[in-house]
Amino acid sequence: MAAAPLRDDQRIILHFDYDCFYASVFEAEQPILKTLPLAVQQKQIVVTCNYEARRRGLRKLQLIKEAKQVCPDVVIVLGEDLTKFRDASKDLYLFLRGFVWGERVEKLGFDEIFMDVTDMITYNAGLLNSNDLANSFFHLDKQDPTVGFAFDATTVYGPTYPVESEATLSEADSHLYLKLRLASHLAGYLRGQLEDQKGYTATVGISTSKLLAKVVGSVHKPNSQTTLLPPYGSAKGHESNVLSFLDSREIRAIPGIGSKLSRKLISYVTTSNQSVDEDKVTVRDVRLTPGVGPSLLEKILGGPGAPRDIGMRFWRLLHGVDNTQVGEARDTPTQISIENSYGYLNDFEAVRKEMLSLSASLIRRMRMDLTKSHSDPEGSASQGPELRERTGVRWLARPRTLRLSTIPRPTPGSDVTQTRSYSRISHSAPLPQYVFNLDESVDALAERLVQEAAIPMFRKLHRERTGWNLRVLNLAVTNMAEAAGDGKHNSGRDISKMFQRQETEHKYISSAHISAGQNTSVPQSSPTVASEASWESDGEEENMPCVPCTICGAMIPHFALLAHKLYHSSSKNY
Ligand code: TTP
Ligand code: MG
Repeated sequence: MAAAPLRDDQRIILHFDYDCFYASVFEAEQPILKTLPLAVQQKQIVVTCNYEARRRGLRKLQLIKEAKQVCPDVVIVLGEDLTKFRDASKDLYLFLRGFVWGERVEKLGFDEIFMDVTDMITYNAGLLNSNDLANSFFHLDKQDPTVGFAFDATTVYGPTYPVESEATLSEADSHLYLKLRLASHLAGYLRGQLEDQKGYTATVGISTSKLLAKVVGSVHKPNSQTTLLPPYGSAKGHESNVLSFLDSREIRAIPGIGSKLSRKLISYVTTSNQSVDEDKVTVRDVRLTPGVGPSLLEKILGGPGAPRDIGMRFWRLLHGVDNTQVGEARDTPTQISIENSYGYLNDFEAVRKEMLSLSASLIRRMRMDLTKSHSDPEGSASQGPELRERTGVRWLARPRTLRLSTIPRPTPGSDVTQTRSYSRISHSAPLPQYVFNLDESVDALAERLVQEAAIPMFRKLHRERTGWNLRVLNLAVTNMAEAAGDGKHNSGRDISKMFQRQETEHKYISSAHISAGQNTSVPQSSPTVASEASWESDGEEENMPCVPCTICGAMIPHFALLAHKLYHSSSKNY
């Protein structure tokens, strides 16, 4: 007998977060590293480390010097060239996307993926034999009924929140429970495939929205998953698990509540109720503060630059209401940007050289990510440029705009120095068409781009002949025009994008420099591409003096703040 019909307005969403992502990329290349404590270094910082290293006391965003003291046999690998992370991220995205029906698979930064699996779940729920749920088969292919896996539909796969649900469920919640059980098995299967076929582990959250899937996913880390169990609605005799779950989270763990806004909320809540610990303000503390509702939130959070209806949007987030769709899968990034940071960059010839190196990386990246060879339906990333040119390559998307951004250090004595603020400034211009010429060498194109476009842009940004003392140079192509016939759009406006607007405002407030020994005149690293990602603190940095990141709200050790912001500072989304 077929199961009862399901409500079709409720989505089922999975959120994937790869475990210790950068470290895993090295481990996938050299599996022996899995057994050793491994740390990935950028500048003087451990940007991430594997779980063997974490077991031995290492933490993300720790100074290399400290990491070596804590664990003298730590293996340190350099992670400043982001090429391999970006390529692994794209490969894993395409791999996971291959299992999902429909186009709603969205990549966030390098190491997170949202997928809307509603269609697969509804289809499979409809085929269940309710007399023998324990011996069910999950179909991964509508055309071929042999493709899929066996599972027990009477139980949830993996951990749940809450651990056990005692509530008697309404009919709607029973249907939801069935869908979530199926989704938990799908998540378990996908995690298994990811590990067996690609060598990566991930942590997954399973619920009905991007917000809930992401937040519940962080409950059991690493290499695990968490399903948020029903009841989702409040009714007589039971409390909504959505509310009780969110209520127990710290306010800054909610995606989209960046540090600036959460500070405003925390200050309001702790002023109204002095018994609340300002380091642990929860969603419940905010929700139950007398008078808090959409209009008071609008008063607290609104103001110049704040998104429209911010009070109502927050009110909804605090109650777990998030109707944003998972964005449609796309084959090309929305922008590509290459950037590097410097201890001291003040001389025109050095700037020109740096722009040359950034331009060459940018053009190489455009060729990798924005072209497709006629014989290669997945794009041409796996081929060398020479081979691509021979086999016939076409552009999938052509960026229309070139943007140059810099972060100058403030001049001594200016007000800005006192507050240690650094602002990103940028200038955009149409991208010259010659960069799309695949017959020309990358170096020749880079030379021309710098001479004819980047230098004039730099002169517009910095009218003085010298004395800019640049901290960062960034070159990006944006404003993509997709070639006809390849129209897949990343249309989902999500909660985090709403707040990632802070990034485009290009206001970077740094409360400290990264590390000592920066007053050199040479670049401190090879060009890096930062990704637009939104991630939260995992609370591991408890004993370090931390400052909140103004972009994502994560608490970052002061010395790592600039590196962390560079990570956010430019974006490349699929
Ligand atoms: P995270 O998901 O925060 O970290 P992670 O995947 O390494 O570890 P976890 O198991 O806790 O999820 O970030 C993803 C990658 O982003 C991380 O591997 C390294 C990089 N990163 C930076 O480059 N700079 C930073 O400040 C942080 C926090 C991460
Ligand atoms: Mg991760």
